[in-house]
Amino acid sequence: MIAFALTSPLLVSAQAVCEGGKVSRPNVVLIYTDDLGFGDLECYGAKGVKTPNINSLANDGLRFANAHCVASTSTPSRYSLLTGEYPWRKPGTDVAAGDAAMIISPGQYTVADVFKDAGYRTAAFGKWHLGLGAETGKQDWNGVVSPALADIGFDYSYIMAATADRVPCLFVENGKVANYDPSAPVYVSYESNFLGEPTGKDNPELLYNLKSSHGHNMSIVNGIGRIGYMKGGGSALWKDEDIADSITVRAVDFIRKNSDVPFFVYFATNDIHVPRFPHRRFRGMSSMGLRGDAIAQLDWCVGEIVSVLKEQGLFENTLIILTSDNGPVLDDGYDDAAETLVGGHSPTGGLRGGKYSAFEGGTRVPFIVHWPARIKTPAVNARLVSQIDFLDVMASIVGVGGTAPLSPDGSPSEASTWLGEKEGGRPFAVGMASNRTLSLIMFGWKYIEPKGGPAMVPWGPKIETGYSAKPQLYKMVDGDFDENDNLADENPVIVSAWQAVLDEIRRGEFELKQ
Ligand code: NG6
Ligand code: CA
Repeated sequence: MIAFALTSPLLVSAQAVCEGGKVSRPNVVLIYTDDLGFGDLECYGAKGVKTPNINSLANDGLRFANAHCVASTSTPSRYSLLTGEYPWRKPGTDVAAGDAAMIISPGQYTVADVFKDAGYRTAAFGKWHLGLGAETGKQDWNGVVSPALADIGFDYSYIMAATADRVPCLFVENGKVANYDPSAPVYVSYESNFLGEPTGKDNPELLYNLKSSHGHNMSIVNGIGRIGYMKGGGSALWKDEDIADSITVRAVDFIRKNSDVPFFVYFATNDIHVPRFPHRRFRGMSSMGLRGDAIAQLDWCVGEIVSVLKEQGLFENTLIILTSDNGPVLDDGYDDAAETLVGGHSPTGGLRGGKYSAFEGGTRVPFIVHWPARIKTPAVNARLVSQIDFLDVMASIVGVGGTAPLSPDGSPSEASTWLGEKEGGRPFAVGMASNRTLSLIMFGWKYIEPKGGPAMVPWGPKIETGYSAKPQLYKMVDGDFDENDNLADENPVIVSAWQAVLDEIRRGEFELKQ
C-alpha cells in the first residue's frame, strides 16, 4: 500500500447554509453539457460566440481552471459522475448503444439517491446514455421500459435514451415513450435494418438536414442519418432543432412546480454533441456555423433556468454547477463545417488532444460553481477538481453521510474545494481515454500510462489520442499544460511511482493519507 502524506490539513466538510439556526440546504442544478471543450465558453476564452448567461454564472461564482471529467467520452464519464465509481470497475461502460441495458444497477447508490435521502425532489432531463431496461436490445419501447431512472433515484425523467446521433430518436418520460404515437409502433435494432426502411448509406438523397461525414449512415430521422436502426415513432420522433427547447421547457416547469421543496435537477444538454442542429433562432449567432450556434443555444438554455430560479425567488440558495462530460471535437461525423468555420477559436483552449484523447483536451473541462448564498467571493480557481467527487460532495452539502465517502471512489472532503474554501484542492485526478488508457495528475505531474494505440483517432475526428507504447510524463504547473515535452526518460522514479499509484487506484487499493 502506497500512502502519501499531504501537508494540507483535512478540513471539515461543507455545512449547509444556516439561517437563524435553521439549516437551509440549497437546490442543486447540474448543467451537464456534452462535448463542450475547455475553451468553448466566452468566459473561458472562446472566440466567435457569446455566452452571456454562462459568463454571469462564472463572474459571480467560481470558474475552475483545472477541473476534470473522469473519461474523455460520455458513458464512462457520466457513469462516474452519477455513482462516484471509476468506469473500469463496471463492465459495459464504453460508449453505449441506444438499446443498451441499464448500466447503473438499481441497487447501486447514485447521486440521485443522495438527494432522495436528503428529502429532495429529483429530476433528469436530456441526454442519458447510460442504458435503459434489463436486457440489451430487449426493451419494450411500446410499453414500459424498466428498470429506468425511477429505480436509481429520479422522481421524474424526460430523457433521450442515448445520444442525438443514436436511435431511438424519441424522448422517454418516466420509462415510457413521450408523446407515444399508437399508429407508429417503435422498433429498435443495433444489428440489422427493418425491411423497407431507408438508410443514410443507401438513400443519401434523404439526408436533407445534415449529411454524414463519417459513420451515421444507418436509419434516417428528420433528414439526418443515425447510428443504429429504428422503425416507427411517428409523431413521437424528435426534431433535432427542438431538443433544447423541449428539455428546457420541462426543466423550467419542474422547477416552478417544486419551488416549495428542495430539488435536484440533472440537466444534461444535447448541446454541443453531434448532430448539431440548433433551432433557427440561434442560427448565425456565432461566426462558427452550427457548432458555435449550438453553444449560443446552450447559453440560452442556461438563461432560461436562471430566469425561472429568479422568478421563483430561488436563485440565491440554488447551487448551479455547469460542466461537460468530455472534451471537444470538431468533425464528429456530420458535415456541419465545424472544421472550416472554427477560425481563431480553440475549442480546447490551447490544450493538446480533445474528445477521446488521453491528453488534457480530453478531460479538462469548464467547471463553474455558482451559489450566491454560500459563495460570496467570486474567483477563478486553479485547484484540481474531479467529477468523481460529485456524489460525495453533494452528500456533504446536503448533509447526508459523514466524513467517510458514500461512493467507492469519491471524497466528501472535496466539498470545500468545490465551494472555494479549501487550500490545495484534490491531490490527484485520474482520467480514462477512449481506449481505456489511464492518466494520473498528481503533485504537478501528469503521467499517461503506456498502452499503445494509434497517434490519431482512426475513424474521422482529427484528434491526437495521446496513446503511446512509452510512458509519458508532463509537467502540469505554472500555466505549462501543453503536454509537448515528455520528461519520462529523465524521471524514471516518478514514472514508476505514478504507475504504481495508478495500479493501486485501478485495483481500488490506493489510500491517500491527508
Ligand atoms: C462515436 C460517434 C460519435 C459520437 C461518439 C460518442 C461515429 C462515427 N462516431 O462512435 O459521433 O457519437 O461515438 O460520443 O459513430 S459521446 O460524447 O456520447 O461519448
Ligand atoms: Ca460527450
